[in-house]
Amino acid sequence: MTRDSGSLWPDTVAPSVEQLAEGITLLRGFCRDEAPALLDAIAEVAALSPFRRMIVPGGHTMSVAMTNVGALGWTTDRTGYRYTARDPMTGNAWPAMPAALLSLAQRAAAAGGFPGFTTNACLINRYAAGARLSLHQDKNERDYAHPIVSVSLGLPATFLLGTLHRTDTPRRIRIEHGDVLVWGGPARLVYHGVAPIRQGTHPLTGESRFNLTFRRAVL
Ligand code: MD3
Ligand code: FE
Repeated sequence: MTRDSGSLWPDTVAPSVEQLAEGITLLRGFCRDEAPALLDAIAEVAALSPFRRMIVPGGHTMSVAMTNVGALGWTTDRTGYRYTARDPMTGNAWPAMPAALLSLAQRAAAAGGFPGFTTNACLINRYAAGARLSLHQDKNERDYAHPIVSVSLGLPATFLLGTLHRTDTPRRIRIEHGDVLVWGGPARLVYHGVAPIRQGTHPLTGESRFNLTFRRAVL
């Protein structure tokens, strides 16, 4: 028998756990089975707080479209990056964290060595072909004792995994639908990014990639 689509095989390999560095664990396939429920939850969030391309302080518009779920949400505009309790676009509180998302974040953090993770903020990124995230640190949370859990759905991506020094050349890590990355402790402030997404079609997300990053933030 032949495969009719070579692009489907990475979604079907067995789950595995891979330690990428101290404090960084890649849980391949960890949320593959629950992915349809996660995508339903994302659609419900986006109906209340739509995806939007935000403006960074330099004046450029991000290629990634974003929204948030949970008590706090990350935003940027011309004046800077921050967490807020309200969606600046609607004036309403960010949508409440659905149980399916909270459960996944806690199970993944525990599997990555951080039991008892109490996330209160989840940034949801949506990538179309060509969208990218340049090398950065996640430091607006102001409390680095907690890990970050990253969930990837849909089209594959290449993560750029740097170090604590911005100018070090990052490693390139291929990430597939259903993969979950947990990073914390000594790795909490490493530089990272996402290479431009290659065009393609995924059976569950079409021409998009979604990434959820669960965080613990303080205003
Ligand atoms: C951190 N989003 O929203 S984490 C972000 O795919 C963000 O949309 C990524 O970075 C995305 O702030 C998901 C990417 C990532 C990859 C490797 C890392 C973060 C990392 C390695 C160490 C630490
Ligand atoms: Fe980040």
